[in-house]
Amino acid sequence: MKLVKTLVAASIAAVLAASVSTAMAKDLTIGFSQIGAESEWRTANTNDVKAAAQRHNINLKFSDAQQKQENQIKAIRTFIAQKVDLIGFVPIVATGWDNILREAKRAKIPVLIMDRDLSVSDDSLYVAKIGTDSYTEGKKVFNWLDNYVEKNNLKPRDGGDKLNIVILEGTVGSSAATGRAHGFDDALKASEHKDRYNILASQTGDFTRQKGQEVMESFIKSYRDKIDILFAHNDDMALGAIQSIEAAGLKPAKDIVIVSVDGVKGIFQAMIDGKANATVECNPLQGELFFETAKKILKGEKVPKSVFVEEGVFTSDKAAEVFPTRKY
Ligand code: GZL
Repeated sequence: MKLVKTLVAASIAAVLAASVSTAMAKDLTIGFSQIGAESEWRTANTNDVKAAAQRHNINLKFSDAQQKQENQIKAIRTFIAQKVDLIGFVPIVATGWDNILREAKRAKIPVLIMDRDLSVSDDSLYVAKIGTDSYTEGKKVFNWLDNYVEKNNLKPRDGGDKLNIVILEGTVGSSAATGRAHGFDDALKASEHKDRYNILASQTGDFTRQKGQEVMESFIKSYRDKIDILFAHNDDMALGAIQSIEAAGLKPAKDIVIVSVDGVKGIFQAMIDGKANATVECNPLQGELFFETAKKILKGEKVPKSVFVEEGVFTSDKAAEVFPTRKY
C-alpha cells in the first residue's frame, strides 16, 4: 500500500512540475487575426503587435488574412479549435462577425478588438475595443484644410467659384473609411465656409498605394485642372496619387493640395520634399495596450469597453523637425 501511495504522489508531482514549466515557458496563448499588409501603417501595426507579444511573454498565434474577411473568420474558428486563452482581431470591415463571435462565446474564449471598429447585434460578443478614432481623424482633416485655405487665400484653379475636392476612400465597409468620410463631411457641413467647397469625385483606393495611383490617374483624366484638393483616407494612397499627379505634369502640394491620414514615414518624406501638405496621425502602435488589456481580461479584471490611442496632426512646415522622432 505504501508503494502505491508513493507512486501516486510522484506522478502528481510530475504533472504539477510539467504544468508549472509550461506556464513559465509562455504565460498565455493568444490567437490574433490581422487584416494583411496593405500599407506602411499596417506593417507598423503588425510589427508592434509581435514585439509587444514578446515583451509580454505571450505565445502568439498570428494569422495574416490577405485582405479577406473569410480568412479572418477561418482563423478565428481555428483559434477556437486550438482553445487559445483569448482571441484578438482587426475587423477588416465593420459587419459580418456575429456568427463567428457567437462560436467564440460558446467556447468561452474572450474576444478583444484592435484598431478598426465593428458593429454586432450583441455587444457582449466582444469584451473590449482598442482602436483609433477615425471619425475625429476625418474632422481633423477638414478643419486643417479649412484653416489652410483661409490662411493661404486658396482660389479654384479653374477660375470657378468652388474649390473642387477629390477623395480617395479606404477599404469599402471598413470603419476607418466610413469614420473618416463622416467626420470630414460633418466638419465641412458645420463650417462657415462650406459654400467654398465642392466634392468633385470620391472613390475607393482600398488603402493601397497602387490603387491610389490608379484612381488618381483616372480623376486627373476626367477633371485635370478642375482639381484643387486631394483628401486621401491614408498616406499610402496619397503617395500613389502624388506619382500620378507628377506624371501628369502637375505639382503635388502646389497645384493640388494633398492631405491624408496615418502619419507614416513615407508621407513625412513627401512633406519634406514639398509634395504633400499635411497628415493626420492614426497611431498603429497599439500592441502594448492590447496585451495589457488582454492580461487584465484574463485575470477577470474589468476593462473599459472602448479605448482610443493618442493621435496628432502634422504639417509640411514641421515635417523635417518631427521626422527623426517618428517611430513608424
Ligand atoms: C486605421 C487603419 C487603416 C490605416 C490604413 O485605423 O485601420 O488601415 O489608415 C490601414 O493605412 O491600411
